[in-house]
Order: sequence, then structure tokens, then C-alpha cells
Amino acid sequence: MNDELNPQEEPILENQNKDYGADNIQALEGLEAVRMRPGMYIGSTDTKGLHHLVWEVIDNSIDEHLAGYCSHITLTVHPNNSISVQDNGRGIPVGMHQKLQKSALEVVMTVLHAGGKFDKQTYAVSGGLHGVGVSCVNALSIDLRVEVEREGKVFAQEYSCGIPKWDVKEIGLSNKNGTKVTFLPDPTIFSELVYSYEILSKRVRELAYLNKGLHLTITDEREIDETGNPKSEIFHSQGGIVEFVSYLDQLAGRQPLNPEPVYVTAEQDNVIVEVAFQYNDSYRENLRSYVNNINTIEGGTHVTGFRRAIGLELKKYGETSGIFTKNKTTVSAEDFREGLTAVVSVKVPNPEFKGQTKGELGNQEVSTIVSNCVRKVIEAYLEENPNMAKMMVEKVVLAARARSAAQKAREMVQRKTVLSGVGLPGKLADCSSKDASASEIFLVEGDSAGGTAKQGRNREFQAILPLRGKILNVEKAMEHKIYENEEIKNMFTALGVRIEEREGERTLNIDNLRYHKVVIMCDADIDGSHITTLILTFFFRFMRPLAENGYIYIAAPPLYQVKKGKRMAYCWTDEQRLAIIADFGGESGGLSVQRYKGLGEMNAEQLWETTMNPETRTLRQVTIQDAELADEIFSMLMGDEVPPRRKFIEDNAKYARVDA
Ligand code: 0RA
Repeated sequence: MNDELNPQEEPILENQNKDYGADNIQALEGLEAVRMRPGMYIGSTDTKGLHHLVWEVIDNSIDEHLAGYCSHITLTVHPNNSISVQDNGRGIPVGMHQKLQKSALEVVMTVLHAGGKFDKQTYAVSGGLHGVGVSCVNALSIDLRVEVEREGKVFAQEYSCGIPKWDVKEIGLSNKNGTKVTFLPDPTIFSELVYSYEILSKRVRELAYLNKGLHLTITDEREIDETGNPKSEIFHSQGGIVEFVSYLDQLAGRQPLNPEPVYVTAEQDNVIVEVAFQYNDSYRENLRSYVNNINTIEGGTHVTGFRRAIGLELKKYGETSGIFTKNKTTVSAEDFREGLTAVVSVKVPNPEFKGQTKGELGNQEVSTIVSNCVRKVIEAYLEENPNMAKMMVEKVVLAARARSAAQKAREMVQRKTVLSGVGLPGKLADCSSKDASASEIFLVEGDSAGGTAKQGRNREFQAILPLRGKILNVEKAMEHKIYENEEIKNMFTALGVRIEEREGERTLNIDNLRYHKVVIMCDADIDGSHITTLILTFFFRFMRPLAENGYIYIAAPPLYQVKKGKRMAYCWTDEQRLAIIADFGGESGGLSVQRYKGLGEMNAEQLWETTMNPETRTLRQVTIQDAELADEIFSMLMGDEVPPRRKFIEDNAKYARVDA
């Protein structure tokens, strides 16, 4: 596959250095294509593409582990945002490549798709966006250095934009084996150059769970602690995905109902199936799925097979045990998913990826294989653990009841929405424009700030919806409670969006969205941040398409007003305040500094000019960089478990800013 990425024709290049052979030209041609259209190879050139470079390099080391030759991998972020990935695998071969008459190392590093092992027959990552090869990373790096320990020696080569600076050379002796790649992404290619520790460590942790026994270390040299050491974490799991499932629940503070996860491992027709799952006291499904270690965010046939297996077996048990009849329950497929945390990991020799982001497994045969393997294990588990069986089936009964309650509650809310215009919430001060693309709605903390905002706004295109205090924490509430909540009902009706249900799948219909800017405006204090987080959690869980389309914003009210004589300025940070004070001639009798604790301390005019006027305000747009990471963080922030939340706040307090 991917042949179209590898130009086969003899390239026609004029004015080339005569010393270059045809193969050299072809190699350069390939890498030039990567630089011309990087998106085709790594998806994008934003922060996602930037991180993709790391996945690409780590995948090669993981393949060495899967082949049985590598036990340790270290990932280092250097102070200049260059990255090193080092492994103790066999080391990239350095011998002469017969056909191309140069070091195999140079071939792997400079020829598209040569990176794959020549001896690779197993479950190499060969689909989706992974697996385009380390040469792509080389092409997109302004500087790259590779070091190989092999055959008692150390070899090295350096490149710039994929072009070797010098031939592979011996630089020393070593009795070890391994490969180290250090690269600096090309700033002319990437729009974002700063690596996110959160994103990197999430993937490294995940890889540790998916590859039990493998030791992975991540070190961030940009962060030095009090003892002078860089931030560093070691990930290693003996229990693999069983531990992964426990970790996911623990992180979010969900209480497991099974004493330990149910675990399935099997192989059929060259497909390796590994599944772990348990039920917990929450109301949502939390499922991670992987194919050859690649996260399939859109699921696919392996996930379908797993869901079918759990549904069929629990249904069978619920029917034969009489539990369903006793409770007069009619179950639907989604009732088996409530409160379920699962990891589904398969290894497939020739995976086909489809879907919008190529994040969905397409191989039909995998569905039956997974379903068969999982059914056998669940059937035996239910037989051997009657208490667990009863608990799980009763959980399904409760889910079925909650579903019909939620459906009724949802219909109640939505009945009003249909009559658009009529039935808008009484608290909404709507704008006069009916053009959604030009209209804004401010969700304002509290009635008093809401009142000020109503006076201060431009009523032509700005609507105000005051929200009462802390809105419901949707992370912990049952679904019907959510639709019965006054503030949430108001948001649905004011925004004009509806939840539609088709074949058990719910989607948000935003065709009649009434505003293309939904601005959360809360006090600039701890309570205000909490309320912002609660509202974002609600949007993330129930109105995600709004965030995906870039319609959600956070307002940034100022923290200070500094006055001296006729001069006045607003400040959003302490640094700004100090700079303004200095600019105004320093601290002296005529200077006044007002600290705004809440929106309510500003009058309508001040609120307009600092926070609402499109000419002068700062809005932060909410994007979903990594929905799964966001999911994890929301569960953790809104869950019951305090230590991970404290750690997150301590680690991230420094990133909090209002001037983004
Ligand atoms: C080609 C062949 C062999 C190993 C590798 C490539 C290899 C590539 C990378 C990239 C990062 N770490 C790596 N480690 C190994 C097999 C070599 C042999 O047969 O000895």
C-alpha cells in the first residue's frame, strides 16, 4: 500500500550535481515531495503534525520491541524543542546497501518507506498515518542526527531537511546495540514548534500499557526542578491493558464494580486479540481501542465485535436468569455500555484504516474474530462468577431505565426548541440580528453580572444569558437530571441545537444554531474558573460539535484598572500591571490600582470596553486538540479523586493565562 506516495517514475531533474546517481536523485525527489506536501504524509503541520514526528520515530523502536530485541526506549524533549528517541534494539543496519551502493543507514533515513524492516513479516504499523517512515521525519527536520550502536562500534550521520551533511562515519566503540535519533522540526514547515508534555506523556504511558514489560522513559529538559534535575517519568507495566483499565477508572475517580477487570487474550487466523474491561459506578462508556498499537479513535470492526460479544452474553444471562423478566426490562445495545471501561487492542497483519481521520479499522473479518474470542471468555466468567454476573446484568437493567427517563426528559426540552423563537428562555436577552454567523451569545456567571452585560452589550448582535452560580456537574449526574436542569435547558433552547437519536447513536444537530460565537464570561477568580470548567465539561460531553467547529470562546475580563491623573489602563496580568505602573511614573500619592475580583465590580461601560467590544477585547477560542486527552482531563478534574487533580493543578498552574 501507499505506493502512490512513492514516485516510481524516473525523476526528471535538470541542473543536478553530476555526482548524484539516479538513486540519490530519487531519494531526494521523494523527500522533496514530503516537504512540498507534508500534510499528505503526516496529516497536518500544526501541533498534531509536530507530535506525529515523534510517534513516527517511536513506532520504529516499538517495532524492535515487538520483534523481541528492545527492552528500553527513552524520549527526551530538549530545551530547544528538539526531540531524542533512543532504544536498545538491534540498531539500524549500517552495511553497504548493494543496490544503492551506500550505507543501509543512509537508505533508511533518506528513502521513503525504506524504514520498514527488510525482515518484517509480523504486525508492523503499516497503516493509518503511522508508518510513513523515519525518512519523513528527516525530510521535515531542519537538523537530524542518527547514532547507531552495532557490531561493537558507534556510527553516526547528520542531515538537514533530509539531505546528508556527510557520509555515515564511525565515531567510537561500544559493546551495546541501539539507535538514537535526534531531530529539530523545521520552523518553515510547522506552525507550532512547542512540544506538549501532556500529549507526549499520555502516548508514552499508553505505549507502556500496550506493550507490557517494555520500559519507557520520558524526560523534559525544558523543566528543571529544585534539585536541578529535568522532569522525568518512567512508564512500565507488567499487567498491560488490565492495569490500563484500572488506571483509567482510578484517574477519573470511578469506583470499579468488578474486583478486577475481565481479561481476554486469544489468537485466531493471525489476529491477536487482547481485551480488558470492567464496570464502574459512572454512567458513561470509556473505551480505548488500538490496532497494532495505533489508537483507533473512530473505533471500527474490533470495537463492534467487542460490543456485540458483551451485549450478546449479558443479554443471554439476563434472559435465562429471569432478571430481565422480573424487572420488565427491554434492553437496547447501548444499555450494555453504561459505566463500562474497556481497552480493546488487536494486532492485525494487514490493517485497513478508513473514516475521516483514518482512525477506524475496516477489516470485516476482525469483527467476528474479536466477538468469538470475547464471547467465550465472558460466557465462562459469568458462569464462574454468579455474583458478578448478577451485578453486571442489574447494571444493564438500571441503564435501560435511565435511558427511557433521559429520553423523556430530552423530549421535554426539545419540544420547546422546535418552536424556534417562541419558547426562548425568559432570562435570555436576545440580540436583534437573526444572522447566526454575525451573532454572539454571552453565558454570564450570575444575575448581577448578567444585568451589567445586558446594559453594556451591543444589542444588535450580542445576546446575554445569565447562568445561576455553579451549573450542574454533568460528569457525575445521571442523564435525565441533566436535561431537567434549568440552566442546561436554557442553553439548549437559547442556542437552538437539538440532540437527535438514530439507531441508538446520538448526534447534535446544529443546523439551527443561533450564534456562531458562544462566549463563556465568568469572574476572574477561582470560582469563575471552576464555573468555566463546568460549562466546558457540559459542552465537551453534550455539545462537542460546537467546540469542533470553533464556536466556543472564553472571555478575558481584566484583573486590574490602574489610574493616575488623566491616564488609565486595564491590566490582564501582574507583569502588565507592574509595567503600566512604571510607565505612569511609579508608585506615588495620585496612583490608584483597582483589583477586579468579579465582573460585577465593573460598570456596563467598563465591561463593554474591556471584555465585550470586538474592537478591544481578547477572546480565547476553545479547540479540541486531543479529544481523548481532554476527556481524560475532564473526568479527572470533575471526578472524586483528589490527588491526581491536585497534581494536575500544580503542574499546570504556570500555563494559566488570560492574554492568550
Ligand atoms: C531495519 C532493519 C533492522 C532494524 C531496523 C531497521 C531498526 C530501525 C530502527 C529505527 C529506530 N530504531 C530502530 N531499530 C532498528 C533489523 C536489523 C538486524 O537484522 O540486525
